[in-house]
Amino acid sequence: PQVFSYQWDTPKYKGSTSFSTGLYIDGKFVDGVNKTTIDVINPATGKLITSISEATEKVVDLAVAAGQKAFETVWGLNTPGAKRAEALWSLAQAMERHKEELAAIESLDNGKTYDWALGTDVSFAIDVIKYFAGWADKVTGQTIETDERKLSYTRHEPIGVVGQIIPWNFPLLMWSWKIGPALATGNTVVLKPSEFTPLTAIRMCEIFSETSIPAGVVNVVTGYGNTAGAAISAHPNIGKVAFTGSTLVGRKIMEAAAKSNLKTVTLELGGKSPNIIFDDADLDQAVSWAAHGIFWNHGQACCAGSRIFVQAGIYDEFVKRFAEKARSIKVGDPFGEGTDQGPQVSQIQYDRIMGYIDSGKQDGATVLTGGDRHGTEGYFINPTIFTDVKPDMKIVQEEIFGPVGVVIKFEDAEDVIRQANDTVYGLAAAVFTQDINRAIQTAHKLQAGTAWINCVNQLHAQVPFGGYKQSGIGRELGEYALANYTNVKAVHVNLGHRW
Ligand code: TXE
Repeated sequence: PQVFSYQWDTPKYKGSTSFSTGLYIDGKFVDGVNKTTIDVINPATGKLITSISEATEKVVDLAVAAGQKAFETVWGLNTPGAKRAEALWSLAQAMERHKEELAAIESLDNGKTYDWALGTDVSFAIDVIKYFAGWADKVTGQTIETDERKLSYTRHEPIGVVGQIIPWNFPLLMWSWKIGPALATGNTVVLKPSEFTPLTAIRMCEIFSETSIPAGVVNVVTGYGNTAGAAISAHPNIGKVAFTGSTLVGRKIMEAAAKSNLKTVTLELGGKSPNIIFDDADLDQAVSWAAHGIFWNHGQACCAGSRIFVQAGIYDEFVKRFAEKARSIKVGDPFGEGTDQGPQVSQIQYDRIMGYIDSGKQDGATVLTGGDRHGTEGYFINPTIFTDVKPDMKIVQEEIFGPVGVVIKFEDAEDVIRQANDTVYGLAAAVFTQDINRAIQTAHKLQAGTAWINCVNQLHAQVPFGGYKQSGIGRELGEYALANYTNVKAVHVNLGHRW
C-alpha cells in the first residue's frame, strides 16, 4: 500500500506525517482488490491530497473474518475486562502522543480549523476512549430474585463482530464514539470511515501498533457507501451495525439489516434543531450561543440549532446583534491565524447548501446576512441568516447541514413549542430564559433526545446522545451506549427443584 506523507508549515502548526493508506485487516495493511483507489480532496483548495485504497465487498468479508478470529481468540469473552480497559487506555495515551498530528490531518481532510480539530475533535475523542476504558471491567449483569430453589442472573455478553459506518463531519470523534463502547464491551469491529474524510481513521491504524489492542480487533475498510457500506449492513456475520449519517442512508441500513440477518441497528441521523430564545433571556449570551449553535463546524453538525425562534419583544434587537455576530465570523484558511470557519467538506455539500440558499431566496425569505460564496477557490460559504420565513419553506423544514440559520418570531410558549416540535426530526433543542420554571417546563415538552438550557452543543462522554423520531435509534455515549453492544443472557440455575 501507498505511503502518504505531508508537511505543514503554517501559522498554527508546523509538523509532518507519513503513514500507509491501505485497508487495515487483521493488523496489516493490504491493497484493495484490483488496486482501485479513492481520491481524497482538500476542501480548502479543491485539489487532490492523496488517493487511498478502495475497499469492496470482498474486503469487507476478509475484515469480518479477521474480526471473528480475534473475537474468538484474543478478545471477546477470552479477555478479562481489565485487559480491555488497559488496551483502551493505551489507545488514549497513543492518541495523546499524536494529538497535534491528528488534528492537522483532520483539518486538512475535513476543512475544520486546526484549533477546533485539536481542542474539540481530538481532545474529545481521547476523553471518549478514556471514559469507555473505565467501563470495560464494569460491564456486568444482575442477580434476580425469583424463588428459593432457583438462582437467576444475567450476563451482558459481547455481540461479536460489529459494523460501524461513520460520516465526514467529525471523522475522528465519531470513530471514538463507535470504537469506545464496542471495544469496552468485548466486541470486535469492522469500521468504514466516510470516503470524504478517511485520513484520521487510516492514521489511527498504524497508531494501534503502539497500543495493546490485538490485531484483528479493529479492522478499517475505506470504501464507498453503496459498496463497502452496503456490504457491512447486509453481512450475515455482523451482529450489529452502528451508523451515523443521513436519514436516507439510515433507512437503507435498516432495510439491509432486515433483509439479511436482522442484525441490531443503531442510528444517529439528521436534525433540524430548534433554539428558543424568550424575552427574558440574557441577550448577549443568547446571541453568542445561537451563533455557536448554527455556525459551529460550519453548520455541519447533526445537532445544529438551525431554527432560531425569538420572542416578539426582543426580536428586532436580537436580529440586529445576531447579524453583527455572523458578520464577525472570520472565514478562511483552516490553518490561518484567527480563522473561525473553514470550507464545507466537499463540492457536493457546497452545491447542496448553495441550492438551499437559492431556494430560500426564491421562496421569498430575506437574506439578513451572507447567502454567498466566500473567496474563489475551495468550498467556502459565508455565514448566512434568513428572516421572514414561512413554516413550509424548504429552508425551514429540511436539514441544510451548512452555515445557514433561519430566525422565526414567536409570541408565547405554547406557540413556540408547537412550532419547535413541528418537524420529523428530534435530535436536540435549546431554550434560553432566566425563568427556571419556564426553562425546565419547555425542555420537558420538546421532542428531542437532548435539551440544552441556556447553552447549545454541549456534549460529554458521560452523557447520552441520540434522537427521537427520525433522528435515530439508540443512544451513544454514557452508560446507555453499552446497552447497544451486548446481548443479555438470562441464566437459570436449579437449586433443588425436582421434576
Ligand atoms: O451522508 P451519508 P452524505 C446528513 C446531512 C448531509 C446529508 C448527506 O444532512 O447533508 O446527510 O450527506 C455511508 N449503505 N448527514 O450523503 O451518505 C457513507 O459512505 C451503507 C448528517 O455524505 O449518509 C458514509 O460513510 N453506508 C450526519 C456514511 O454513510 C452508506 C452526518 C454517511 O454518509 C450507504 C453526515 C449505504 N447505502 C451527513 N450510503 C449526522 N447525523 O451527523 C452511504 N453510506
